[in-house]
Amino acid sequence: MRPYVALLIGAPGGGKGTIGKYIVRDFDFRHVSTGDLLRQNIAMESPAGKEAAHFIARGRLVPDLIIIELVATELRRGAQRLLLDGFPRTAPQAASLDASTPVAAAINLDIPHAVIVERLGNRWIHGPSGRTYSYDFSPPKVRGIDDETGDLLIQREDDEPSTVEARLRTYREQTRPVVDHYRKRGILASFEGTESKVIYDAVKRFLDSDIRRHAAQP
Ligand code: G5P
Ligand code: MG
Repeated sequence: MRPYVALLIGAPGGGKGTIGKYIVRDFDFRHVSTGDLLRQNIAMESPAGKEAAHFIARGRLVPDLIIIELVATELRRGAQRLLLDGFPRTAPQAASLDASTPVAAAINLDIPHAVIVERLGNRWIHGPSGRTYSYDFSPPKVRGIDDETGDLLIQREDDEPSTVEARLRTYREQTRPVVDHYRKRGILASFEGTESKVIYDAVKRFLDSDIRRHAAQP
């Protein structure tokens, strides 16, 4: 069977990680988040991580060559169903993906920016795994502690309000054209809303039918 590759795009803090987790729970996808990959590389102090760190801290995009190489490694590992979270975010990244990998669907999460700014101030993460919590929406069992490892939770350096503003600006300038690219190709599925659980009900219905459509194609 041909692999089914889906993208999760949309503004920072729009719920890509949260909805990605629901998709993995209900469908057999491998979830690859470029943000998580970069944070792992920073923690390992790899050459890519060292180069990426200061871009991330300023709310700017990491250079295309670094990201394209990281994603190429993940694509070589293969999967029958692959979910790319946060990639592509620039026109050159989209062109490089087009050249190597047929994409079945681009799932775009369209969340009001005011909601995003509030959410990111409340986000706590487990650094090594990328597990994400927030005290109002998805609290850990014990405040400040990761459910699975017992490690202390931390806040992402780039969730500081002025950096969030920079990330939203970067999104408007560099990533919106990517959304238009997939709209023109006829594979964009956009979901508007403010609550991830409600949005996910619609995403799930979409995936149920799109995966069937894909499997039925010659
Ligand atoms: P990331 O890590 O990809 P962003 O900025 O795109 O970062 P982020 O911040 O990871 O996206 P998300 O995954 O879209 O957000 O959202 P999330 O984590 O699921 O939800 C955000 C918060 O809201 C969480 O606390 C969650 O619990 C809460 N939440 C979710 N749903 C609800 C809800 O319904 N209600 C409530 N109340 N709360 C909710 O990328 C980081 C950096 O890496 C670089 C860039 O520098 C980027 O800034 N990078 C790249 N650079 C170049 N090219 C690429 N392709 C790159 N990818 C990453
Ligand atoms: Mg994320």
